[in-house]
Amino acid sequence: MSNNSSIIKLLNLNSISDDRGSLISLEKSKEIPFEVKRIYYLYDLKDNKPRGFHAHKNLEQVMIALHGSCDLILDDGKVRKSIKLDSPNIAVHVTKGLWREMHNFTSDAVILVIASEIYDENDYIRDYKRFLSFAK
Ligand code: T46
Repeated sequence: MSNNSSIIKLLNLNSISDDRGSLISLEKSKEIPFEVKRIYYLYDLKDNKPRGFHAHKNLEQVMIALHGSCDLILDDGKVRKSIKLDSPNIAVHVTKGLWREMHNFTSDAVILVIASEIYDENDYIRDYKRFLSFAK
């Protein structure tokens, strides 16, 4: 598995740094390519407890490791790629219909997720075979 595929879409972030530290701003219609309806974050994570293992029919998201790291795997049913989220400078746009898995969390990881939809369990495809039929 490798990274830098077209299914891994990195957003351009502008880090504003000075001698006090750094600041990144995420604005609608600039860095975030959809209307934001929900924000959540994952924390208190375990390296032997991967998460995800589902796709969404309509949801798009932006994912950023604000602290610590994890490996994000994205899969479009044909190609499977991974990227390490290990910096607040790295923002991945997870587009519609991709299977996602998160592995190898560090214990200090805090993963911010900015979502295009409110929570709806009906939008989830949690079975990989069903996902492959959906992705065809
Ligand atoms: C995703 C990855 C990156 C809610 O009640 N509200 C919410 O907004 C979310 C996201 C989840 N939940 C409930 C549903 C489950 O009972 O929280 C529980 C854990 O959710 P889940 O097992 O889906 O968590 P992850 O980490 O596997 O997946 C989550 C998101 O669900 C998913 O959309 O892309 O993070």
